[in-house]
Amino acid sequence: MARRQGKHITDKQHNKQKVSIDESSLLAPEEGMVISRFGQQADIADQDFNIIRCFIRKSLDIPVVGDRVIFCRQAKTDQGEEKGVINELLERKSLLKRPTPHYGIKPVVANVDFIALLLAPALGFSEMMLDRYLVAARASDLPVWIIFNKWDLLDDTERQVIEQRLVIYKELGYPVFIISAKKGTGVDEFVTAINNKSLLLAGQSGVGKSTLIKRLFPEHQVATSEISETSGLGTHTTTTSRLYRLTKDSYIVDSPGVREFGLWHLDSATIQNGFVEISELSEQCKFRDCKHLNEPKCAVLAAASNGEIAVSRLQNYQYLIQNFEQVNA
Ligand SMILES: Nc1nc2c(ncn2[C@@H]2O[C@H](COP(=O)(O)OP(=O)(O)OP(=O)(O)O)[C@@H](O)[C@H]2O)c(=O)[nH]1
Ligand SMILES: [Mg+2]
Ligand SMILES: [Zn+2]
Repeated sequence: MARRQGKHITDKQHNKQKVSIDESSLLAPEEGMVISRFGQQADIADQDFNIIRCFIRKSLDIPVVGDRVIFCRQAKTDQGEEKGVINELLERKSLLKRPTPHYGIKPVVANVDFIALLLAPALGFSEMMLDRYLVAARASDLPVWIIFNKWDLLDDTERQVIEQRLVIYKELGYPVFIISAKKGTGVDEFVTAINNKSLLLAGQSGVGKSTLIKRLFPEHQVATSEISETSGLGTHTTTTSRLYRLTKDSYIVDSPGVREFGLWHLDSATIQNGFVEISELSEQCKFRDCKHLNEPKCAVLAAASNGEIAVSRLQNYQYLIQNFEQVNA
């Protein structure tokens, strides 16, 4: 590889102290994977899963967790941690993006096979929240598994109610797991089902994503914290996504919780695609552009009124479509 003598890559923005790497000290390029990113630097795992803090060349698209990259490490010195530079971003097989509070959109994780969406009773299980996630995930073409955590906090009656509410989703084909990350129940079954795939743990702050990571990787220091007693919400303990290796070929990503899942950037067709049963039935509607709000000869409205599809799902779909149109008016 070409070595450019005397050039330095600096990062002043994210480190108070000036940090630089002497390009002439860089070794041959190798492949690695982004474990975590901090501004213009990222932690890269090499083929043996050793971690090297690397600068990101300015010319590159910003890599995200899960990206495969070509990087060069610096020749070993006696002092300090190993450092390197990311030279190239390799092709992604998937990219999950999420809306930011200021109507932006940012890529979050690359190359996962599916999203494990965690829900928890203390935060109030909301079908609307779940449906929004399902739409957003569908827009990324990623399958979703539904993981209901903190089962230990429910009594028998509450468990029955939740199981009943989850039936709709099982019938739609979503894998559903019931676990307690804290006690460990149901976790083995979930891990066995993962079967060498890679996944992102998603869900509101406080649902227990990092607690599940802690259970799976007791050797890692993972920060978790109590949910707020006043709001019942999480306190956004995890601030940076991080990848953990499950097997040689698969990994799991812990991510910061989202409080509100905006869908402003999705058009009505994408929202409809997120509701699989509505999407299928829409082919039988009289009007090709039927929005299933109050149009005549609408196969979706008919199916909801005769019990073929869940009215709650239709209502959530209608809410999202109407909300979307308001936002973009
Ligand atoms: N009772 C019970 N508590 C749990 C369980 N899983 C997590 N918790 C608790 O829920 C709180 C929040 O857990 P975290 O793992 O920090 O939640 P998180 O989803 O990572 O939250 P953010 O990082 O803020 O997005 C902690 O006090 C955990 O101990 C569970 O299965 N049962
Ligand atoms: Mg967390
Ligand atoms: Zn229709």
